[in-house]
Amino acid sequence: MNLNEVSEKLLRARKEKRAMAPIRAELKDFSVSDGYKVQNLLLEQALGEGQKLCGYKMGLTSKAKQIDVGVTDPIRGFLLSSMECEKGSTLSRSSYIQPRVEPELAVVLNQRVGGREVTLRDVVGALQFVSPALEILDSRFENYKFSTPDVVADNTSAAGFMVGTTNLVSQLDSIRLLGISLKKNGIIVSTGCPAAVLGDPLLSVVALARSLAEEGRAIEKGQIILTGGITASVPFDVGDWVEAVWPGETLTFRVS
Ligand code: OOG
Ligand code: MG
Repeated sequence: MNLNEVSEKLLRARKEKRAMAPIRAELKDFSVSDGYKVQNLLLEQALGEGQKLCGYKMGLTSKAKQIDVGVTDPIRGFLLSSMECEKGSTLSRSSYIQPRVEPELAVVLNQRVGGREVTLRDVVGALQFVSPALEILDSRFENYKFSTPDVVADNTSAAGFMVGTTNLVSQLDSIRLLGISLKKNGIIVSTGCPAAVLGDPLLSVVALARSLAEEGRAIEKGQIILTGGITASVPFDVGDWVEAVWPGETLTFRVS
């Protein structure tokens, strides 16, 4: 199985909504760098179909998330416009294989930021928008079990995202310690604060810029960046009602 075949297998799993065995089960020496090559093939395929790249996501940037999936290396994936969900919308369970949700902080920059030496100062100087968000994850791997190269190839389980409208830029000093809770069917299932993400989710943006620089790419003005799950993710199913409650804004969806 070559890398093209791996990407086709992943595309088929997503299309047929059927979980597959981890890539490493068959390709023992499949590496993280192979994972990024496959992820790029998935992006090329999506762009070829006329889809639009609208940003990036960082993953496994909090201890809670690393424990959640048993993988400890931060990873990067891409976001397509088609993945964006409206606040308060109803998601269809049948669009996913084994969906989960997690609260995150989203960031938008007002200028291009790139390079291996990007600093926190560069990111803070370019902030346009920082807001509550949530991510919908949907691993293509059986039983939601994978290694780092697998999950990178699977575009870091990215399946959807929702971004709020509250701009927290003017509260930069206090964002890290905002208390948030994730509720399912009215019951709190996890709580946390943005500091769980690398001590400061803006450091996740720095890591993203540096990681993209390895491929000669940069974060472009206006792109949406998801900085990584703050708490462990929570599975959802038909009939569920999910709320990510932030001070000042709640992001919700229902599942049909
Ligand atoms: C892997 C993706 C991790 C995050 O925010 O940590 C991620 C997964 O949990 O399926 O998106
Ligand atoms: Mg995430």
